[in-house]
Amino acid sequence: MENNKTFTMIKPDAVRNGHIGAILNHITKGGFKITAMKYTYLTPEKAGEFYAVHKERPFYKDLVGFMSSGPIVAAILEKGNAVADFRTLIGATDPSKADEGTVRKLYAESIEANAVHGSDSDENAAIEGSFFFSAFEKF
Ligand code: RTP
Ligand code: MG
Repeated sequence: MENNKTFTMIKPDAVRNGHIGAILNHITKGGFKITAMKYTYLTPEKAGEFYAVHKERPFYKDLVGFMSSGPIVAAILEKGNAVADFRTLIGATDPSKADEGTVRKLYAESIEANAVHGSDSDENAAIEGSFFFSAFEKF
């Protein structure tokens, strides 16, 4: 399994708050190359499918509502050690616990509306990338 790719979304809060450009700049400056990207929208059904692993968690219903509340930016990113390095770049799930200078510390609103998604394993990075992009859209 390749360890040089991860998948991200700029979530509806960050899109609404006008942070797309700043977050993409942060990602690029962090050494990640964008190999696929689209401005799109998750229906409640699609959001439920994407976050199916969290189905039994108490925050699942709210999360699905939030993730389908507006447009998102989905992207595949390339860099050595991509999954772990990207999670370091974005910071802790809860922005109040995220390190200074991380994307979530800078741009997130709350533990739910936390600005960005980052895959948690190489396997999930591949699955999530293919959820949004066909082979023709990955460079
Ligand atoms: P993500 O998958 O979005 O990159 O975030 P993560 O790994 O840091 O966090 P995870 O545990 O996978 O949770 C997925 C998303 O669910 C929302 N969440 N809400 N209300 C809550 O307590 C709560 N906990 C998690 C967040 O949007 C989180 O990113
Ligand atoms: Mg996660």
